Amino acid sequence: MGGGSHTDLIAALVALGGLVAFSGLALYAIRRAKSARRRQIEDSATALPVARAKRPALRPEDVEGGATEAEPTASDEPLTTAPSSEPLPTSQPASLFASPATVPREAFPPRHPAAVSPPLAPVTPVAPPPGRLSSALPVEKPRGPERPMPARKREVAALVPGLERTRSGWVSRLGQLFASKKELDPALLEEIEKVLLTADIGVRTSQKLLGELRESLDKKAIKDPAAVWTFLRRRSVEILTMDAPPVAFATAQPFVLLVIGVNGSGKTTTIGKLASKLQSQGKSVLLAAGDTFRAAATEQLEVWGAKVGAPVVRGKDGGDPSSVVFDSVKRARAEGIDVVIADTAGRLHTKTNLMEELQKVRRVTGKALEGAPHETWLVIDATSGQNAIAQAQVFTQAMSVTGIVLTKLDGTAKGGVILGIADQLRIPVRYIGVGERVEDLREFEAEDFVEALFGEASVGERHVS
Ligand SMILES: Nc1nc2c(ncn2[C@@H]2O[C@H](COP(=O)(O)OP(=O)(O)OP(=O)(O)O)[C@@H](O)[C@H]2O)c(=O)[nH]1
Ligand SMILES: [Mg+2]
Repeated sequence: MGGGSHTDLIAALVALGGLVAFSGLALYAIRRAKSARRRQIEDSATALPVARAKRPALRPEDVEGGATEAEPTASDEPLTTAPSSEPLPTSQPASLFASPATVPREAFPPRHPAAVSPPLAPVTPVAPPPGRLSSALPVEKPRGPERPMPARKREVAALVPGLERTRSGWVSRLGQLFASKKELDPALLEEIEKVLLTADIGVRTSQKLLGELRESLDKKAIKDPAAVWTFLRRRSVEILTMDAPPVAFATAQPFVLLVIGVNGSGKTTTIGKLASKLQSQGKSVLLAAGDTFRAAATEQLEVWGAKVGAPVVRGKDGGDPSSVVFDSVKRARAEGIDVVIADTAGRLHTKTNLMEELQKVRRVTGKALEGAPHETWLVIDATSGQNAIAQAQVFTQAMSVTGIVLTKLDGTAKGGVILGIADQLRIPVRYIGVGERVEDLREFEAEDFVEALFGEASVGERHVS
């Protein structure tokens, strides 16, 4: 038993020793682990670029053809070496930092909070491989269906509301005729004649168009109603198209524009709108208040002058309009103003003294500046329909009219008068008025006008153009 207890004692001592040794080892292991962890934490705080270098990045071998040798690596260029004036976002992968020689500074997003996590896309051109250049660089894609409406279509679309009354009047009636008839027969021709004669185009121009139509039918050049519609559209464009160069405002200093027309036709309003347009194009404008006849006419022009920032030269009420225009041209010459627009009185054209007065204005303007007025525009109110053609004839006999402005097309179904005026006077229509806003004075373009007038919407379901 004594031997057994001795053996037990030895076994207990061995076990205790083993326990102590194990505890020591365990303690040592824990300490090692702790210090390793501490070092790891310290390392991760000081050697961030190295850690970041492990993030997915463009490497030479990733890129077909390889990167340039000058391309710095992450370890070559730690975060602290990034230009201090514009630090790169901290989440930017270090390996994507390229030297200024290979990546333009603009390739990086600007400094703002959203730049904390910049998309990688801007850095893509770090080293575009020659073979993949076209796909690596931004390429202007061919424009798809989202392409903005071409300028011409926009012009036409803008005109349509202003011509709505004329469109829904005789143009629509014509359209319905063609939509309901499949065959071209004498009855259809008679119907067309009726519509044209009531369309304010004027008897002369309507008869001319019908004569041409019959001739084309006889020659079998026109075979169906759709071809008649096409014919009328084409002839309208031809009638409205004049061989006139655009108004060359820059050819004289000042360029003098005389505006004439019966009272209420829209002269003063047109002058104000035009002055606004010219000023917005960078031309300086002076307005001459040549209507000394009508009470408040000058004030009306002054309101426009103040609105668009153009000086207004005025005379005495009831005074001589030619002296106002003379003074205006002299002042514009002295002050280097680009354009003078002269308003005039609009007493009824049947009173011969108005025509004499206008002729005097023209002569005196020429004395203030040789060659002036450079243009004389007749403003015609479209709502007066065929009367407008008669008015225009009286004015053009007395004055050398170089352009027509047809106003108030938005307020009438008599827009066809434009065809009669253009056909009989052969004077270019320069502007049309389709409303009271400045932008409603629109430069006249024959094709756009006809498109807006005869567009598909007028002819119902059937596509005949
Ligand atoms: N709806 C519409 N109204 C217009 C247009 N052009 C002018 N007007 C209006 O027509 C009216 C007469 O215009 P004015 O510019 O005073 O006409 P005016 O020829 O100078 O008239 P007088 O000075 O009396 O000879 C005004 O109420 C204008 O606002 C247009 O294109 N559309
Ligand atoms: Mg006026």
